[in-house]
Amino acid sequence: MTRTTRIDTLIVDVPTIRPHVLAMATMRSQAVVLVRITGPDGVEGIGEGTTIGGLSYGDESPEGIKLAIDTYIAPILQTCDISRVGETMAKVGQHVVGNHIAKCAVETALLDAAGKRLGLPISELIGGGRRRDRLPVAWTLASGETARDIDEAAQMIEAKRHNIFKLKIGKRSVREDVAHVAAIKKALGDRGSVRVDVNQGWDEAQADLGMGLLADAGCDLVEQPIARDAFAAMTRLSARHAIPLMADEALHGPRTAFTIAANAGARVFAVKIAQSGGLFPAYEVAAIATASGIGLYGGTMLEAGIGTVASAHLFATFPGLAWGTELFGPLLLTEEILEQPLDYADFSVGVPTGSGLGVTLDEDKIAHFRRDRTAPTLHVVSAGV
Ligand code: MUC
Ligand code: MG
Repeated sequence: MTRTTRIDTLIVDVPTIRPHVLAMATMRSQAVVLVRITGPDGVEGIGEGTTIGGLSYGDESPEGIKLAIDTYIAPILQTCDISRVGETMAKVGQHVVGNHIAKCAVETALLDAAGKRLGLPISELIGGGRRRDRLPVAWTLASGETARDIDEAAQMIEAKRHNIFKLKIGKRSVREDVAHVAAIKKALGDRGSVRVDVNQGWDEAQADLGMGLLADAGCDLVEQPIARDAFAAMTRLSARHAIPLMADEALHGPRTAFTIAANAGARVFAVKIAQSGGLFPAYEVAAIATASGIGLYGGTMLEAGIGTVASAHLFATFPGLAWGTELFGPLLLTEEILEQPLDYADFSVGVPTGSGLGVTLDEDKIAHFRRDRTAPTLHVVSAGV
């Protein structure tokens, strides 16, 4: 039986390449929570738990994620055979309610270590195993300025990095936002797919107006237009509009996935390992979607390298990935925290092939950016501005 010997957590603050403007927060840096779990056999697994905009996006903050792991999950791990990942996470689930992002970080670290022990990539340990080696990757246009967004998109297409674009809207009036989307779609034409993420910024009447106008503007998808718990309204909007509604913040693991699917509340699911509570529950979310005829999209909490690779391993196992992924988190940051940057090319990202996650941390970067060694001014989040 493998007993846990060491669990370390730390927060790393990495600046973004430009302000990233969402309906609820403007990000100027990302707070990445990393967990390292080393078993008595000396095998180390690494996990990441990352959210967006402090406490403005969801119920967990970076500091809370670290605290949940240090204070409540770490002692449970000491009582488990951590080489049995499913059994260990079930025990964590018995004693810790919610805290999905903290659980995801821990599960990722356990899967990384399990893969290293077995000599297999994580994508061969979950679901039916790996089905694809590269994943299409969208880019989010969220500078807050239409002209800058058009330039950014044109550069991405030219560089063959992205041809799927998600536009962050929901802060301005519906008509102003739609004008912004229409201008970008007109500039890109058939060279790119344009989608929007409202991040819950509308009420139902605004969503009715917006979804109608966005469909006319050539937008392909509307992500989380209204509040995350407005399930009945999501069902009504999905029934009234041909443009697909994608659930994001509404999805918190298999139970919410089932509720939304059973009530026809969305045509597409943005599957996120963090919001789901780990790769195993996220796989169940995907299975519910597939059984319900709901399309799959690989979502992100704008994780850095570790969380992005963990997500990539999961999405590589999905039976279908009709809407691609948005695994661009590391590209939004000024610094790569992995020794070997991910392979972004041909509008896609490669899924690493080594055992476990198949990547290693750049220890110099971690030492430089860890919160307990850097100036406090780095972790800037402006809620609502
Ligand atoms: C979200 O709500 O989807 C994903 C991409 C991005 O730009 O923001 C995130 C969060
Ligand atoms: Mg979203």
